[in-house]
Amino acid sequence: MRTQVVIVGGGPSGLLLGQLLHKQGIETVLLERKTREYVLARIRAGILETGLVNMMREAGVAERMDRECFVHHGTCISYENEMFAIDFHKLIGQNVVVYGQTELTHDLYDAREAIDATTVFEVENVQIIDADRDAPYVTYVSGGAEHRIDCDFIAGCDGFHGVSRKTIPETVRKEYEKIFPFGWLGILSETPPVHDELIYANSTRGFALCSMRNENLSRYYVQCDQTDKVENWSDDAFWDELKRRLPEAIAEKLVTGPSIEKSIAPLRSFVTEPMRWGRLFLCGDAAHIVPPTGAKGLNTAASDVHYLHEALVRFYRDKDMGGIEHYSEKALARVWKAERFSWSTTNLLHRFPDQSDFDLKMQRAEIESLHYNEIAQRWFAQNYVGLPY
Ligand code: RFL
Ligand code: PHB
Repeated sequence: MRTQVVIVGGGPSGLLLGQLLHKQGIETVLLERKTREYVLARIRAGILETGLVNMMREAGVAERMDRECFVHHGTCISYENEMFAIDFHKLIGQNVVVYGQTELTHDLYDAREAIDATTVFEVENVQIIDADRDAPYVTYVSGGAEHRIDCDFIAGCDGFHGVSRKTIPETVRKEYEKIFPFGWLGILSETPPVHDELIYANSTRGFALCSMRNENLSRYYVQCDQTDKVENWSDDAFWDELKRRLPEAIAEKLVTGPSIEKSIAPLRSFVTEPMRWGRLFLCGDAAHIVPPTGAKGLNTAASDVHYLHEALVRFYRDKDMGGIEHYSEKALARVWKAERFSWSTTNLLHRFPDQSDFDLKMQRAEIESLHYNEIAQRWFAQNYVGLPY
């Protein structure tokens, strides 16, 4: 088989890239290790920046999103019984959108099916060969048989545990990592959200987040121990802990109910450089991870897709290698800014095991400047709604 671009990984990065390339007449084959159902069962991001919303529109897959999403003009931050809002709209005239990654991925799979593009699920042993030469190819096993696809380029959209990043020789690759000493325990419940905006809570018992998907579907998180297990948390224990981390007036309004999903995510910052090796491009979680505190993971994946899609279109349409040659540099410049924001909001809002009284005073002073200083709020707002591409 031959195609123009092989996309490894059928998460949001790979799917969105495939759809945008299709719009420009560029053919892709997408290889996904899991089943479609498995990918769609993962509960992840909930907040979309305008850049991603616009790309969904450009890809022609925004109809349901535009109908069902919720526009959020700001967010709330609480510390003990204090709570304040950061009004993005008032401060910088922008906003974000609440639409689950699950729904977005669903829409992208439907769109890919409608254009009849080749997608192979449950592939095993994907190998990317000769990415640093002129005629690369990808091999994989499907249905017990080995297959080969010759191509011009490979987009490595296979997430943090994929094969693409590891294809780049260790002598070329440099990795930067910070593992935070805690995780997030998250639940999804068919209950009305406690507040109309998200609440990021800093409390003496640790961080908590009140988020949502729609009027009757809420997503809540509490900071937990790195080694904690979902089995240690009954629903009642979760709700009790969440309430203790929220301002009293909010805790009193919280509507609880059975969880329909419960999981623990570790918190990590990670970047690999470069994001291109010859004809292989890394995109999304394959190249970088952020702790979820700034809601930046999916949105940073989307900015990579933007630069990569532009580079490939320039190559096929104008025979111009400029975008390809500068892909890594351009993508990384924005990635590091999102890494900084995610790292700083994580430091601002969590309790760390070795935090001294001095550290706690510093954290408190920083939260108070965000509460009372409009310049600090603008800076937060600009980063939260997403820096320009
Ligand atoms: P994905 O989604 O991990 O998809 C990669 C796909 O590649 C497949 N794969 C392979 N396929 C073929 N061969 C192989 N060898 C393969 N190895 C892997 C996998 O099965 C998978 O389908 O990466 P992608 O597309 O780059 O998308 C990134 C986003 O999923 C991620 O950044 C976000 O979910 C992060 N994130 C958030 N991001 C936001 O922008 N806003 C948020 O509010 C937000 N909240 C979150 C989050 C992530 C979370 N968790 C669980 C880590 C909340 C949480 C709790
Ligand atoms: C979510 O709704 O899952 C969510 C929202 C904001 C974050 C992280 C996760 O910062």
